[in-house]
Amino acid sequence: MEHTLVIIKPDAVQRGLIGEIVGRFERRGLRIVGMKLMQIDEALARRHYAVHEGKPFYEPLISYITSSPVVVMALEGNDAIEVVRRTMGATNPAEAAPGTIRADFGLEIGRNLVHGSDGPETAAFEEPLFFDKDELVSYERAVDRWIFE
Ligand code: DAT
Ligand code: MG
Repeated sequence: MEHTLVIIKPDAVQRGLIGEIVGRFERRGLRIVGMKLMQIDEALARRHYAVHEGKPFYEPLISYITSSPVVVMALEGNDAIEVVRRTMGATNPAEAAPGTIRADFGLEIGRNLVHGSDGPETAAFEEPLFFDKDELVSYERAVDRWIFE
């Protein structure tokens, strides 16, 4: 089953929205296979956002993501990457569809609450940046047959 990497960003942690955001992914049916609270250091932030190096928002993005603790999650499910992206909403909360996390809790692109891998290669690159193999748990839930067809 597909894996994706989610980060509940510093603004969401500071605003007390960890439970709300975890709950949305949980209720959707995605299986949490890794989760921890951590502070992202500058080196990790630069690796994670390397594709954006040189863009005007890169340095502010590094400051923001390292400014306060985050919660990182590895989620599993059929089409987990796309499902997470749709649950998050558009990058700019002002343009995100109502009902998405970014629209329901955000206003500005630089405070958009949540990160989700944007494709299979990105997910495969990002998950090991944040989780060692022994931090990921493979398991089944009794409800899985009512969620996965
Ligand atoms: P996403 O987080 O939706 O995958 P992205 O990978 O294009 O978006 O950009 C990473 C983050 O950088 C994004 O969550 C917010 C910030 N960002 C992106 N484009 C921006 C812009 N034009 N101005 C300011 N910040 C931006
Ligand atoms: Mg991205």
